[in-house]
Amino acid sequence: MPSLFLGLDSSTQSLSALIIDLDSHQIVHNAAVNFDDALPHYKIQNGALRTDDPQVVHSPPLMWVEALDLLLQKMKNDGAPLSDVKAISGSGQQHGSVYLNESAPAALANLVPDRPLADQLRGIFSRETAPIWMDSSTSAECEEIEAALGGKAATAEATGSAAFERFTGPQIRKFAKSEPEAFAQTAHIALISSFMASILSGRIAPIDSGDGAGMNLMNIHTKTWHPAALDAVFPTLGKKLPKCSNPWKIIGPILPTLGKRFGFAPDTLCTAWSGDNPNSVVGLGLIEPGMTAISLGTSDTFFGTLRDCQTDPNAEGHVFGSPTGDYMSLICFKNGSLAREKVKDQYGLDWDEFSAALDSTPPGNHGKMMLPYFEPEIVPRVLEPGVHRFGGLDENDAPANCRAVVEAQMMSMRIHSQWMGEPPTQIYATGGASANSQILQIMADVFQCSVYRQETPNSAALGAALRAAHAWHLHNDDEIPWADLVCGFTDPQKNSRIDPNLAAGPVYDKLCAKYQAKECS
Ligand code: ADP
Ligand code: XUL
Repeated sequence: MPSLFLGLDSSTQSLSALIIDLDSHQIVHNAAVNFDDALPHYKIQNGALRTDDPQVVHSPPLMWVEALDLLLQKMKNDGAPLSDVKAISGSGQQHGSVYLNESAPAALANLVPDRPLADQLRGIFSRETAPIWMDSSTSAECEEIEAALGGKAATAEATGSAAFERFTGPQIRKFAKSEPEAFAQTAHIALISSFMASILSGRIAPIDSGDGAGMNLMNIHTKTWHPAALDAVFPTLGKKLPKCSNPWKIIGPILPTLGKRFGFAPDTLCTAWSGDNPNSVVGLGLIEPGMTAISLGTSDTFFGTLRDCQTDPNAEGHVFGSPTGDYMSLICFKNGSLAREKVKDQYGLDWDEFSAALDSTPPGNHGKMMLPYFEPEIVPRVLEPGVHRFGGLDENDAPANCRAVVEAQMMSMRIHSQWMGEPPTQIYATGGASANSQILQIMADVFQCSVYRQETPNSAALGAALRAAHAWHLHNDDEIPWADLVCGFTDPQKNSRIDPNLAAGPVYDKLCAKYQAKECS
């Protein structure tokens, strides 16, 4: 019998799945449901409900139930080998919260196989919508929580992050304050990840320490709920939360009803789900401390595995639990591809010409620099957008401006990741702009380490499938080292290694100091 494991990824815009075969180290099935295309009756746009207030961004949790039903049905119809799957795990967009009334446990446990899941679970919500990570409407609650916990740095030290608007604790507090009656009807609060795990297992699922760290409610050191943080949100909050678990927790066999409906074997195990970022850490193969990924997407994110639990004294970055039992860091920079595109477009270039401009200018750009805040920036916190040229950078000099924007981004990542203690030993570059070798060369030069292009599509779903395999083997007293698990699945693209130009090291040491001084001024 093949050794198959299913990973699901409930992201903002879609629910996707992949099945891995651990014997051949191959992905044997891929499937996805796009919410806007398949479920337009939820009136969502890019997976979310919009109101007149741009800061409020919610999604309907019933849509995720229907998407799960649809996706598994589709996989069954397409002949996916569901009956051979040994264990299932999953990944959820982080921070979003689902509010359930007291009927939820019985409704989850008593599903019948021959009726749509959404029809059977329609009545379990005490709030019809779930705030998601894009919601930024809780600044007041963030301030209140930080004040109760002794300030920004103290909140970060206790929970892994300062209070951020999208984090679950501030979102729960806003709900409790603004809709006290609906909050009183809430018997259980789930994360999106634990909600999806609850459906599959037919019982209220635990919240794993990876996703739990994105709530401002968990003690990041002990990976258990933090009583003062719970109190800061709502005095009896602990009663509404499930247990915190480790990421390899076996919840139990799949609900027999769902086994029948979709054709899983009765002994298929459900394991705890986690957040998309923790899942991506293993889905990209970042299993050793110091291994770092930089995703050059719409925004740029810097993340990797940490040896110890150390938090950011400047409270800009996040620390989450990693699926390996270590910790992971995550820093999000808003002016990523967006800023590179702005510069490219300003000079009427295409990407090849932008790359040629990078090639035609030297590391350090003769000291010409830019603070590239085309949009308000998350790290460092800059509320008023503005592009500042300094060190002799002339706005009319197109090549120097191209280099300046990329050098600024890489230096900013180097500066704002210093709190992690250990500089990266190797960097896996992912995301749209990782196709650009010249950008990756600047990354290698600024960080003075090798950069590899990593092209794992859907690293969150792959990470989930690998976590299912890890949990199933542990459960069967057969622990597989993470290096053996990820091998073959997460190898960087062949011949993609870019080594640093060693002579650029001292150049960037000096330039980073100047850049940092300007950032602070
Ligand atoms: P998302 O965060 O939306 O998933 P992607 O990872 O798909 O984004 O990245 C998309 C971005 O990649 C585009 O906005 C574009 O700016 C950038 N990109 C694509 N090709 C190149 C290139 N050759 N050089 C630099 N940037 C590129
Ligand atoms: C991380 C974050 C996002 C979501 C996206 O803090 O908010 O990466 O997890 O799904």
